[in-house]
Amino acid sequence: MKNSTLPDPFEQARLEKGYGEMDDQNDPVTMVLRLKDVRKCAHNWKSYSSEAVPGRIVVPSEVNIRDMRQIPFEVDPPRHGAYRALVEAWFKRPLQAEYQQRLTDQISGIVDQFVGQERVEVVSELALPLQSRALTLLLNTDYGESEKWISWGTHVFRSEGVALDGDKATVLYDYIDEQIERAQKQPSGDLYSVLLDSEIDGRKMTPEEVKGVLVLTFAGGRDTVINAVTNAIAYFAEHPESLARLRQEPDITGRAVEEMIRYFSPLTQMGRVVMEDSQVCEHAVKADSRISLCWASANRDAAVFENPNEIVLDRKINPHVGFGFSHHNCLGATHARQIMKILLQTLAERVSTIEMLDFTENIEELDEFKRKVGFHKLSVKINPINH
Ligand code: HEM
Ligand code: EMZ
Repeated sequence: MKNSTLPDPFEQARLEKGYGEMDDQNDPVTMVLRLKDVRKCAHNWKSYSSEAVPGRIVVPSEVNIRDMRQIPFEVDPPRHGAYRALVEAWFKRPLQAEYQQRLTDQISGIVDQFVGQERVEVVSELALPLQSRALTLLLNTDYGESEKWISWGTHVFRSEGVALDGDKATVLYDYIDEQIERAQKQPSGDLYSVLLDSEIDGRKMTPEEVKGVLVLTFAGGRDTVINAVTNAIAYFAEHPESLARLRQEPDITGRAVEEMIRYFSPLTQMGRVVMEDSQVCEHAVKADSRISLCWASANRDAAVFENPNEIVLDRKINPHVGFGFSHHNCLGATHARQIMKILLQTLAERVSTIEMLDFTENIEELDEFKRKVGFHKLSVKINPINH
């Protein structure tokens, strides 16, 4: 097996039963594993709600480290739609040419910094700075702020060996409170100011609601992007022919990005709280228990994807759920897709081969399921193209 491979730990359970079970801090989860069922449950917010006690739909549950509701993530329709309508246009800004140019400048700057170096540790030196700097574009805030975010590491709620780090979460909450106060005193064109000025149900959004959107933007788009970037580099290290192909056929880059999101599935699963006794995959689930929509499993469902365990760079039919499905589908997907597209283009243009030096894997322990989601560390040598 190659070092860049992400095995599918759910295959047997998906084929045999369609669901899996895991305990999470004594609050068990029934994991929905087939693509068809994941879509059905994602759509059915009346039975499977996102609007539980804040933090409970996340696996591992975050109820012990936050009581603040993330918006629009932890709100059900129809209210969800009102919040979503407020932020949708803002999160589509990555489609603008100027945004893409600035992102291209950032990413090529980072890649150029490391091409030809003896060694780069991809997670902390490349992917984390790339993610944080790109976020300054999404928030339309000062570039200098990214230095602070980089110092927080790859996850705002987790630290080495600690799945839920309350102290770390407090750093983020305090930071966002400060930024909201700043924007109240001195409004600018950043996301804080725009939200503080926007209206929902005929009244201004409250600072607490604005905080709910910002915490989600900082937390949701962080380790997911870092894992996607790192896994892409590991993949190219072991598949130089794919990098060469992207160079020859740049038109397939968009498909390659979708395929990587399917295969990497940087967000393994997301929970819902069961509102009424019901059945998933002919398995009874009780009201007030949790299910999870296991995107990572659904994306390897052989009933839908031919050769599901291979990266087929130009896969043509690719109805993956890596960015979720239905009303909660990923708001940051436009930004994440642009990051990946520009990264792939930049690597294809400037890099000949990548040598993998050493690594430590990032494995999620989901009871009987152990899922590799990427790397904690990955050192490589990136070799330039000699024109
Ligand atoms: C929702 C994955 C990047 C912000 C989601 C969902 C998934 C997902 C699967 C659905 C959750 C659910 O149904 O409960 C990913 C992946 C990413 C990524 C794989 C990177 C490759 C980002 C970024 C941001 C972001 C960069 C913003 C900075 C959000 C938000 C939601 C969301 C706000 C909630 C949308 C709603 O509730 O309406 N993401 N995400 N994500 N994501 Fe992402
Ligand atoms: C939550 C989640 C959002 C959660 C769409 O996913 O991402 C997780 O990484 C965070 O821990 O709080 O924001």
